[in-house]
Formats: sequence, C-alpha cells, structure tokens
Amino acid sequence: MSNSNNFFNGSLSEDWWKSAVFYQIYPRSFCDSNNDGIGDLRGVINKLDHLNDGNGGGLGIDAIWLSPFFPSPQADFGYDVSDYCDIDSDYGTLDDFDKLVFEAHKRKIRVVLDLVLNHSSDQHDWFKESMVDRTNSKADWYVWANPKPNGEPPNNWLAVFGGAAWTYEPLREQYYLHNFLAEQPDLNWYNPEVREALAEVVRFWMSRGVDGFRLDTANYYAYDRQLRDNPKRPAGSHPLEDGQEANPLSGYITKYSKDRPENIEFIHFLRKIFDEKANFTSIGEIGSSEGLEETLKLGADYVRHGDGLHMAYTFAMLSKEMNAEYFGHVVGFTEQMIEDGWPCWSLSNHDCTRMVTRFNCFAEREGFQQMMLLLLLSLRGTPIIYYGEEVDMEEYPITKEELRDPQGIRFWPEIKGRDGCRLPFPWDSAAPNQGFNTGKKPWLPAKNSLSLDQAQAYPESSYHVIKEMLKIRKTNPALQKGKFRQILLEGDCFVFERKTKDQTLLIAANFSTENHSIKLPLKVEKDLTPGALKHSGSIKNERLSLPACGYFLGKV
Ligand code: TEU
Ligand code: CA
Repeated sequence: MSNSNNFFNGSLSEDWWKSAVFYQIYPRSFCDSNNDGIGDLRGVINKLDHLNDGNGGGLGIDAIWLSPFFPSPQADFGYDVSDYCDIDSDYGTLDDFDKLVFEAHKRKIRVVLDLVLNHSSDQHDWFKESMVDRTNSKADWYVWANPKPNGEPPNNWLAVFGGAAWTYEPLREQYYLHNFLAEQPDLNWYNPEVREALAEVVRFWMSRGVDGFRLDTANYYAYDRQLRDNPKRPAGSHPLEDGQEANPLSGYITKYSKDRPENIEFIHFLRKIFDEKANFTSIGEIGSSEGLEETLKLGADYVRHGDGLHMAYTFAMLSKEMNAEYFGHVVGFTEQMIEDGWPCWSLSNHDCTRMVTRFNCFAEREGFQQMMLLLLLSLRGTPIIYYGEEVDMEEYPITKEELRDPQGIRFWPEIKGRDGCRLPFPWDSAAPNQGFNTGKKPWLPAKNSLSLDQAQAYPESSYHVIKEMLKIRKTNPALQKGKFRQILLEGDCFVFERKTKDQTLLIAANFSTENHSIKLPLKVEKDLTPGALKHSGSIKNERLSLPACGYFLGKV
C-alpha cells in the first residue's frame, strides 16, 4: 500500500484542525475484527463509515485520535511502549496501519497518533541496555540517580500510580525515575541523543502519512536536574479536583517533578520537527497542576506564539464539577489567557469517569449529556468527542475480577481504576458482545445499556443530535472560527456569542433541571438548534425559554 496517498493535496488548508471535529478511539475497545477479544486496527477500518463515509453518511467526524497501538507489554495498555516504530501484534501490522491511513484519508478523516514520549516501557531495548551498568551507550538515556546515604530514593517524588517515583536497580546500584508505573521509566529529555531518537520516531510516523500527534503527558518531559524535593501542599490548598480518582500526588505540589518552566524548550524542539510537514498538527495533554486557573494558564502557555503545541487540553472540563458558573469560568478564563493560541476541548477520555456518570446527569440523563456535547461543539476551539458518547456510554461499575487497569488493581477498592470508561463499543444490541466481535469474551465486558442500532432507531438520540450538529457546524462558519463573547451568566443559564465578520450566532444552555426564561439582549432572527434535540430552547417575545438541560442555537 502506498504511503504517499494524500487525498487532501491541494484542498487541505493549513489550519484544517481549527475547524475539524476530532473523535478519540481507544483501539482495544472499538472493534475486534479477528474475534480474539481485543479491538484492533482492522476493526477500526471496518467501522470508519460510522465516523464518516466521505459522502455525508456517518457522524461527520473530521479526524481520529487513536490511543497507542505500538508494541507494548500492556502494563498500562499501550502507554508503555517497547518499540515506537511498529504495531503490537494484538492490534495488527504496519500494513494494516497503512491501510487504515489510506481508508481514513479516502473518507476525509485525518489520523492523529498518540505518542508517549515522556517514558518508554521497561521492556524497550533502550531501557534494557541502560539498566545494565553506568557506562553503556544508553546509560544516560533515562533518569538515574544514586540512593541517599541511607539507601532511600533520591528524593520524595511520588508516582501517579502510587508509591515512590523511583525504583532501585541493583545492577547499577541506582534508582530510575518513573512518574507513572515502574514499568514506565522516564526518558532523559536533557540528553540530546534521546531527543534525536524521539525526533526519528516522529519523522517515521509523519512519513507514513499521519496528520498529527496527541502528546501524552507533554508537561512531564523536563524534571528538576537538582532533583529537589517537592514541597508539601499547605493545609487548605487543593489541586483541581478532576474526573479521575484520588491521586497520591495531591499531598504535594509537583513543582520539581513536572510542569518545569524549561519543559517548553522541549516542546519547541518537537514543534520544529512537526513544521517539517505541511498541515501537521499536535495536541498536548497538559495534566492538572494546581488550582483551576493555574491549570488553564499552564495549558495556554503551551499554545501561544505559534512555536509551541498547536493545541493542548487540560483536565478542567474533565472535572467532576459542572454547572453554568464553572463552565463559564473555564471558557472565559481560557479565552482570556490563550491570546493567539487555539483552544481544544474534551469532556471525557480514557482516563476519567464517563460523562453521563461523572456529571450525575440529574434526572435528565440524555438531556444533560446532549447539552454538554452541543456546548462542546459550540465553543471556540477544537472539540474532541470520546468514542461512545454518541451512544451515551456510561461508566461501568467494574468488579474486582474484571479489573484490568493497573491503577485499579493497585488501589482497589479505594480507587477502582479506569476500566469503567473503556468498555467495548456497543455496535449492535442483538449481536454477541454487542457486535464488538463474534463471541469471544472481550478484554472488558460489553455491557453498555444502549447500542448504536438502538440509538440510530431513536430520532432524538445523542447519535442524531451530534450528527445534525456536525452538519450545522460545517455550514455556519461562526461556529468554526467565530470569536467568543460571553453574553450572560444568569443562575443556571449560560449564554454566549460566536461571531465572524458575516455571521453572529447566539448559544444558550440551561444546566439545571428546571425550566428557565431569560430576557436576551440580542434579537434572534432564526432558530438553528438541531431538530433532533428534545430539550431545545425557543424564543417568544424576545425571551428565550430553556427547558431543563435545554440548549439553543440561533442566528442573530
Ligand atoms: O495520562 C496522564 C495522567 O496524568 C492521568 O491522566 C493519569 O492517567 C490519571 O491521573 C490516573 O488516574 C496519560 C494517559 O492518558 C494515561 O492513560 C496513561 O496511563 C498515562 O499518561 C501514562 O502514560
Ligand atoms: Ca482482535
């Protein structure tokens, strides 16, 4: 299969990613083409038409972000990479990958890969060599440090997945740093050879036809070279409470182990390589640091001035908290901080509790979920839909026996881990394993309460609401690129404007389960709200009435 196929030649605008709608696929859970219980690349290919068939069918997605499928011992389900330039046999082959790129491009779907460049697997050849002694050619490719005189780890840094961020290696009589699992040693980004090796990885996939990268933990690459202790968090100060579960780090301010000011230099290094290819994009994961505003400010720092990341998302919208005021604050503060940068928004991913469950969608289950998705698709910035949101996938209450996520295994029952948001996609209510495969027990149970066939048969489902909204976005430029302005925040209701030279749109949402009526300062000429939406607002005598969890889109 040729790698040079490019269906976008001539038609691809430099900033296509600003108006694109992204969709995150967790390949292990999307579709299992060979019935071994594990989703795979051929499975993704088989289901591309669901996302966009290139002829107006399917949801109308413009780009997919695929969670990692590189060779991996799967200690962290692919976020522990043992070879950056190949495909894990669980998921397929490089030929399958080339076919996936070809088939996606044919449908005008761009392909974004998830690069885990902060750490590799401990089974990567680089680490296997590095750990042997202090003089080998990769001796300085990871972060090695001597024990304290009493044999303890070099400092007090903790791992996200529990315990010290350091593991002792008897062969070297030294500790190595791992911000996540011990099976995920941190690469030493300060070593120019490491940077060059990673640059080659980036170029390998760029030349294979990918359109961008999602960069895992992009704020972790740098660490304090003096290895100073992280300060204890002062009593009464709290980090952002995200949609993930209690984190062992929260007792400390992670000032020295991540979020280093010099980290941006490494991002500049990557950006120069990304710029070698026309129309390339990147999305960094900038995980929460301190409070909400610090988090948003940090995310904005990575995308300003055109020399950092193209986009970054923080955990602010992955939060447990959600109401009109919080939403307005996150959006407003981002708009204020981001200057010439471009926002990027997602409401869920493979690390946090499914949105339906996390927001405890009140009595109005699909209503709240649909309102949130429509808001996501109305904001200035690139939206990322997480697979399954079109069928209202809920968090699955995983049992101890079903656990797969190392985080859940380690902390059970206090922390139940992330398996509950990674269930097989429910394609067909009548088929074995909801159509994920043809009957072999899937790696996680196929147990969503709604399946795609049912969502498609129900005209007011999230599936139809999203599909219709994506069409509306395509024909209304202000939704793609218009400026954002808050119009009002009144109790449970949030109203804003998106405006280009030629078009002004008004968007309103009611975050409560009560009806609200608001007096609008603008006259709405035309109702553009998706017809599939049950909870839609309506205008009467210059007042907008919004039902419980209502959403409204109008032309001013
Ligand atoms: O996540 C980074 C991260 O800090 C968290 O999302 C973390 O997974 C969470 O706090 C645990 O509750 C990225 C990936 O998205 C995640 O899947 C990986 O496990 C992690 O990096 C390590 O690569
Ligand atoms: Ca399979």
